Amino acid sequence: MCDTNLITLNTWLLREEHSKLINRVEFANLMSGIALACKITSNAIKRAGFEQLFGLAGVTNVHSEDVKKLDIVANDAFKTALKSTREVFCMVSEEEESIIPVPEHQSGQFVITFDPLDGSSNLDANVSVGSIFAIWPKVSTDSNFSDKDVLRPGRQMYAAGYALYGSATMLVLTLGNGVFGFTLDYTVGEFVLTHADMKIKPRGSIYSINEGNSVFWEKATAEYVNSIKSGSSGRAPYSSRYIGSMVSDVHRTLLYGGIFMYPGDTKSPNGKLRYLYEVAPLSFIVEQAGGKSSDGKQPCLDIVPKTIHQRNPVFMGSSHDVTDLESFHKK
Ligand code: AHM
Ligand code: MG
Repeated sequence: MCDTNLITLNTWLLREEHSKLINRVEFANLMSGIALACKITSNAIKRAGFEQLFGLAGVTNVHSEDVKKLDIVANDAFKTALKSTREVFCMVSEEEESIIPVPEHQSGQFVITFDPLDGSSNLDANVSVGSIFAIWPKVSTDSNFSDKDVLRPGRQMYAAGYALYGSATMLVLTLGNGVFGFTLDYTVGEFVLTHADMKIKPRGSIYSINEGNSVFWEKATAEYVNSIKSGSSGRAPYSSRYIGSMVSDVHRTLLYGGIFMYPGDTKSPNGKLRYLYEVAPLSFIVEQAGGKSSDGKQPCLDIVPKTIHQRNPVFMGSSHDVTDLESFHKK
């Protein structure tokens, strides 16, 4: 049977209940650019084996990481699709050193921070990767952007989301009033609402961390992980799951519960994950799903970044699990 009663991302965004956004039409237009970039990226990943798109591009980025060919494709797709909506004031991309300007004749009201292709070290092994984005109101009142448009706490976001390029392509989104998941239906070329009002369990039984770094962990992380895997917490030992692709690990945490961690350690005191386009948007989603996200001491959404590529430790997931983790940091 053919379902003709689909709720697409666009029809959902134009619903009356979203009128608290400054302008639903402008916002829906902006989101159509993001959805297009995600579809282009999804398609490029699926076609990579045929189009010689796996492997390295032969350059390094601002973080001194080897850039993959697909990192460049995704970054270009996001920048071009976002600019063409004429709704964007300026952007920050994981792949670029400085704030990305938008020509004045294309300029709009929104600031976007994004990681065009997160977890790209997994690409050549055909493991799920994702894109992450955060949408903020602009602050500058004239046509010139400045640091104050982007160096701000996550609580100031309008919206955040991610695309997961897995066995299906999904777009998960919050506008600050719950979390909604849309699955790309290739037969009609649309993101269709499939997961309404996603909620995370208050307690899970899965932990997700790169255990290969355990020799560098600080005491609180080591003691907490030991408590959940040994059963000394009074609950059955937790299972371990770690994909090494933040969108996939957080998506599983959202659906199954538990805790995802990328802590600071003696090798990398601020961890690995960047605030503006990894930690903050996924923290907003997890909080909106009823979970918690913390740097060990404070909610990640209260952090005020000092630089656009700042890294922060992060522990996110089921609220009771994150609260337990925080209690080890308070000791
Ligand atoms: P990337 O943005 O360069 O792909 O790096 C971020 C990724 C995250 O998706 C993932 O959580 C993390 O790196 C995994 O790092 P590690 O390999 O150190 O465990
Ligand atoms: Mg990333």
